[in-house]
Amino acid sequence: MDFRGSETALGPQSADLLPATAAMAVKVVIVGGFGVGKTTLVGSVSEIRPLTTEETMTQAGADVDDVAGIERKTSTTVAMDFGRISINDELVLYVFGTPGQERFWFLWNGLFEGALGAVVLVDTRRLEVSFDVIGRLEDSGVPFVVAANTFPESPTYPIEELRAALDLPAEVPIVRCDARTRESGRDVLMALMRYLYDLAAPPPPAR
Ligand SMILES: Nc1nc2c(ncn2[C@@H]2O[C@H](COP(=O)(O)OP(=O)(O)O)[C@@H](O)[C@H]2O)c(=O)[nH]1
Ligand SMILES: [Mg+2]
Repeated sequence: MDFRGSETALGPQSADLLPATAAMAVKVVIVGGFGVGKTTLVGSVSEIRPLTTEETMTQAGADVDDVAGIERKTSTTVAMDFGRISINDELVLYVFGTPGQERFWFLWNGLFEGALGAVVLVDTRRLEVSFDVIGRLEDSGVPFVVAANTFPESPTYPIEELRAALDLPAEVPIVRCDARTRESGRDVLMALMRYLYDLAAPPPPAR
């Protein structure tokens, strides 16, 4: 299937019902450190009301979850975010957002089963909160792209500087995004789908 350059079916008719032409459902995972925007991203791209398990941070939790530098973060995801987006008439993505804190790693069991790819969201003010997550992803073998979410005081590093800081190989796509907008979130997912497509496509004939 060639979905390159296709538009999403996000017209006024987009609703809870899948188009009858939907033929392929793909599981995609959104991971990243605490407060990088996973819940926001799933919420902004999802056509269905996203299923989110947010819990108001307790004083006890506040000690564990490092909120320094994160605006107005008063809730923390204890389980998954779940949403759905139609990439085109045939291809539907099911999006799972999962916390990156070590104490939630039990949720990673089976997370990548059947997942075609993943997005690592990073906050350029706190790149280090995503290091462990990237390591785990690399171990899992699931292909991923990295999306740098835009926060007010985020330094805008050149992409290649980000690549070096995150110690990522040259082929891993790195994009910028604003997780609050659907357009931008969709572009991240499209970048992932293009990457997966390129990985699967046979190399062009030599001439
Ligand atoms: N300025 C800005 N704030 C964002 C963006 N994405 C998320 N936020 C805010 O950052 C905080 C953490 O986001 P959240 O989605 O809960 O992070 P999660 O822990 O990765 O699920 C929330 O207060 C969001 O409103 C973004 O792209 N830009
Ligand atoms: Mg969350």
